[in-house]
Amino acid sequence: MAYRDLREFITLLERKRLLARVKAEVDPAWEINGITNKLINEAVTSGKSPAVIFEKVKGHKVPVLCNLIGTLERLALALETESADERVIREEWLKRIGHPIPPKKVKTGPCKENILTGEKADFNAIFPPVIWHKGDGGAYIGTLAIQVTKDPETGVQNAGIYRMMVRTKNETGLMFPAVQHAGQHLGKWRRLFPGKPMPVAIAIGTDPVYLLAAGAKFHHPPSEDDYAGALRKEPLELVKCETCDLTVPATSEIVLEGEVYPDELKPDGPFGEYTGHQGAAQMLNVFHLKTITHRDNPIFLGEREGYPSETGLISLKSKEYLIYERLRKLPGVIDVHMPREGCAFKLIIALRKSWPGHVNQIIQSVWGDLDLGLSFRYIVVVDEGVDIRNPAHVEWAVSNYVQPDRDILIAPRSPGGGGGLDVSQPYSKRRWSAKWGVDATLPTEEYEAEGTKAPELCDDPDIKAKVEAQWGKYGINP
Ligand SMILES: Cc1cc2nc3c(=O)[nH]c(=O)nc-3n(C[C@H](O)[C@H](O)[C@H](O)COP(=O)(O)O)c2cc1C
Ligand SMILES: [Mn+2]
Repeated sequence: MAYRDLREFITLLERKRLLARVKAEVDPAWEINGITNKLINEAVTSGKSPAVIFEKVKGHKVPVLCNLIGTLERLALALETESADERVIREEWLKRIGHPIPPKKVKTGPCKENILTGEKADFNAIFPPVIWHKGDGGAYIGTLAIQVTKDPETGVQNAGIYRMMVRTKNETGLMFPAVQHAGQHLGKWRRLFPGKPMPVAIAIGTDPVYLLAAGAKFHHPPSEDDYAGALRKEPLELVKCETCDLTVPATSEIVLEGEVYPDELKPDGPFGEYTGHQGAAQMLNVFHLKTITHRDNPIFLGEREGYPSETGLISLKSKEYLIYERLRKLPGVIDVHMPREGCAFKLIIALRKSWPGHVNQIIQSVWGDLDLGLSFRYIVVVDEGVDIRNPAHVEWAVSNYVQPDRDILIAPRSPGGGGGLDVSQPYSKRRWSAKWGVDATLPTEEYEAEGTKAPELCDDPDIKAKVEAQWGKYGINP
């Protein structure tokens, strides 16, 4: 049964002892930052770390929920998969999105319990001013906020996650770059309705699967609404906004309604980015708030960005699944993995290498993928059999098999690769990034060219399996 709302998911986490309630007063200027930093680091190193609700945020009534999807275990619980094994989650995810389920329109819902308009439509009435990273330019209410827009040509709704820094009581920044669907909607809107503002609705605190769908880069049509339905195996229930015809999940904790003028830009940031560095201040679009609707006793869901962060599961995993779906159709591709420490730049591929040049062709096909290939600045290809989820094994392959002047493929002056966030370059050079692909497969073809055979591994899979099967007999660790 799909989660009806965020609260049902919280109840489950609490029952499973995967949620902590902090009753001590915390200062939104620094304490939420520090506590969530410790928790997400624990999540990355040990895989264990609870979601947390800060019940008493200094000077504010609304509680703040963080680290919601910080671990694979909670990703699996959100998706209600049978196990938290990465491959099981991936197979289930790909199977489900093959059958999109259209949303159901409902007349009203809990998100309409309170409607704040005019002077009352004020961010300060709802949101504790959390400073997620020390150098941020202000409080961000949008870190896990879901922006809903509509394609002005096709009418298909989009949902994506985009940051929002509070500028005034009813204005935030909005980062809608042209490579993202929300940015493409804004571009079309500018052309079709010059000078007019485009409506945007923002849902905060929804059922966890809608959040995961918003973090994924799907092909349209259909909408993320339909993919969320597929992933939760039940239609999403959506209600119409008060001020426009966009629709949002009826059980959202908080909904912000407003508009954005395509050509209006104001200073925004800095903001702590997923690379782990403070991003520069920049000129961004502006969200003008018209109305807030919210549930009684709303919960504010947010996350610390930076590295590590929950983004490593919320956006990165869906990208891994979608690139796997495309690459596995190519001959020889066995498996792919995006490690969290790769910050969306790194892709590891296990390949059954079948001809000279095969590895480079696979790397080039990733870079050539218009939707998913942009970010992969660093690709490592290893042989089938290397455990690509174990960084030590991947490093073993690189250390043993790579001749750098032979096995590193460099694509100069490429799009993507972090763009404005590519901290390996000074600001003036960040328009383009060079990309590198590392062939860390055993160079069998080189041995064959000199008429010899590449050395075999000294591990014997048969002996390993036999010992494993009767391990108990030896009484070593009973
Ligand atoms: C916490 C978080 C914050 C994000 N912030 C932004 C952002 O400010 N701008 C942006 O372009 N992408 C941001 N993303 C990435 C997009 O949400 C992601 O690429 C998504 O697939 C976009 O979907 P869309 O193109 O369907 O709107 C963020 C992702 C997460 C998880
Ligand atoms: Mn989209």
